[in-house]
Amino acid sequence: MDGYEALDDYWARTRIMPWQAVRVHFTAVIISILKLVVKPVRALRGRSFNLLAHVEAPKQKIDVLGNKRQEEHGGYYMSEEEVANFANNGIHGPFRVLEKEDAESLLTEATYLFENEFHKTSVLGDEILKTLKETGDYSNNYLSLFQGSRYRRLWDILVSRQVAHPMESLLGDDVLCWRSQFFEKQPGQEGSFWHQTGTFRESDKKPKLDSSVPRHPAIVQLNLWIALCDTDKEKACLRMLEGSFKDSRFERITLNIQDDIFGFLLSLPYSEIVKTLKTDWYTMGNFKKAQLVYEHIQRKVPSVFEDIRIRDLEMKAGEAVIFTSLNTHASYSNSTSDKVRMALSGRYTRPDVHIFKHESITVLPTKGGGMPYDVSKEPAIPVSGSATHPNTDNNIAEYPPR
Ligand SMILES: O=C(O)CCC(=O)C(=O)O
Ligand SMILES: [Fe+2]
Repeated sequence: MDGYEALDDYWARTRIMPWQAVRVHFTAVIISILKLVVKPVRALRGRSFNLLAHVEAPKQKIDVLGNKRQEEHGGYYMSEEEVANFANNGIHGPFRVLEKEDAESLLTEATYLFENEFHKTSVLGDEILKTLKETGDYSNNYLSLFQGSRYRRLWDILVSRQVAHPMESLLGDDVLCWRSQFFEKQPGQEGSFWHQTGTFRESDKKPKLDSSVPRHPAIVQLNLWIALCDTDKEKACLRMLEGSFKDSRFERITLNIQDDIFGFLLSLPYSEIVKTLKTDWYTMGNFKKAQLVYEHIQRKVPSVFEDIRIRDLEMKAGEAVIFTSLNTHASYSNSTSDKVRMALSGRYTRPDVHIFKHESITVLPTKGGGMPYDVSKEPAIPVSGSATHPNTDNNIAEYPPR
């Protein structure tokens, strides 16, 4: 799972603003002093920080929810064998969704939309866009969030039969796409760090998805990832620990740290407190935070990442995979000097899953600190069958005018 710059090296070459450094060190000093008193008191009261709290027993195969199969229904539905493989590995494909020419023209369209349209329809708001410009993070990765419900070209692909049928085979007859995004890697840009997420809490206080009925955690939602250009190890292809949904300790530990960040900080030496605060407060997105947790796990519970099987998903333009994001996944950096890597991603779920039920403010972590934005009204794209369910009250998108 190596091939990434260690976080210590990243911080050795990365400067934060002087006031940010003062805030970090001031807080780290306070925590180091409190540690002398609070840590023993918490221990006496049986409330010491526990990295492995709430760890669940390993899960078995995914309980697939759909029953339409290629053998009976034809179309693009999955075969019995493909569904059985998915239940065991948590990934389907690569399979073709777009012709090469259509994928490449979508890449051109992605650039056009980014340069001319997305800032007008972005969910992020002016303050965040301004900060992204200031910190050099103004990119399609963030501006494209949730735009699938606003542009026909994106909508049509996200609901196409090539996508909807396999989703129905896995999720059932009723399917929604609750979030969409381009994943862009500019030449020289680092890869997406390894991460595992079942219900998309990310930097929020509550998960964004909440199933109204008990469900295998690996199938509350599924990801679609379409390569819009050829991708390989040099050009930022996707990487997956197949079947790793069975062991959810990586996400569990991440949540334990988020839920008791103070307790976690109390368990660390000064230099680690500083690194944790800097990474938590002043890095863009969630990947550096995932790396912080990953490096901590490597030191404290190395068994989490033993006996793993990495699959490098080198894909041609127009090919796609469907996977559970409880499968730990990542991407290589883009080590080409002149080629952009672009992928279109959609996230799919069922109408009986509450989307943004908790309406907690979503936070976009930026180098200027966490910035709130409102997703609670973001409508889901209806993909197949019925879009609504008596248990939930999800907003459903109308076909966009353009
Ligand atoms: O494309 C990438 O680099 C990361 C994609 C990813 O993490 C996802 O689709 O959930
Ligand atoms: Fe991901």
